[in-house]
Amino acid sequence: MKIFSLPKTIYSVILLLIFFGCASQKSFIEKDGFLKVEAENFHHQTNDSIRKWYIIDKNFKSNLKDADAPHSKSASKNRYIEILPDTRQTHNDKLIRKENFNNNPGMAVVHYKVKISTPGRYYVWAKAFSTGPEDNGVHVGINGKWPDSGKRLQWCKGKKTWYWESKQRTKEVHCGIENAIYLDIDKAGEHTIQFSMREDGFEMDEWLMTTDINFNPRNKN
Ligand SMILES: [Ca+2]
Ligand SMILES: [Ca+2]
Repeated sequence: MKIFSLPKTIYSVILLLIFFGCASQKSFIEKDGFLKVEAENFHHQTNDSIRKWYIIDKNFKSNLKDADAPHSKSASKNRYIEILPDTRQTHNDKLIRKENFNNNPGMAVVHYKVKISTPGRYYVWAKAFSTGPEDNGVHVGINGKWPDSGKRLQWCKGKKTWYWESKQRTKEVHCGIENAIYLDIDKAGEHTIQFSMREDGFEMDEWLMTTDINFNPRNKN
């Protein structure tokens, strides 16, 4: 084949491109009922015309409105994603539904491909950095659907630091209830997990899903 007559360096570059091309398309693989993903490694993004998830690293520069300085230094792999612009930063800023707040999922959606071999109920946790009262909510869904058990993940504790949480905000309990955020997966195979904006300015470093109701990532490290 002609390709083998190319200089070695060019051949290596081609192989690297193929490797990274495949890597960016890969599915995250569940093992023993557990799967953890760097949030910035999403597959693609949709419905992002009004608000959009940006990958933040040390080189990120933008004029978009944001309440706080970047937190990439303390993030896993030094990268995370944030929904910008953040126009509702405090309770006094005007709440504009479907713009800076959306109680319903479907707006600014990042998609992740996962490969599941153990069907079952998966509890979803995410690691977020919240600095205010209006940047601490998100939704999670599966295969283009948004079950009630994936709506309104809420962070009250762990302000101004990366903090793992898995609580669902309800009318009665604003800070959220435990063990209420989960996705039911009936069949093994490839599935898509999505996260969608609830509040702009939301920052996510990693997320995980586990079949173990007692698992708590804050007990690790
Ligand atoms: Ca906000
Ligand atoms: Ca990260």
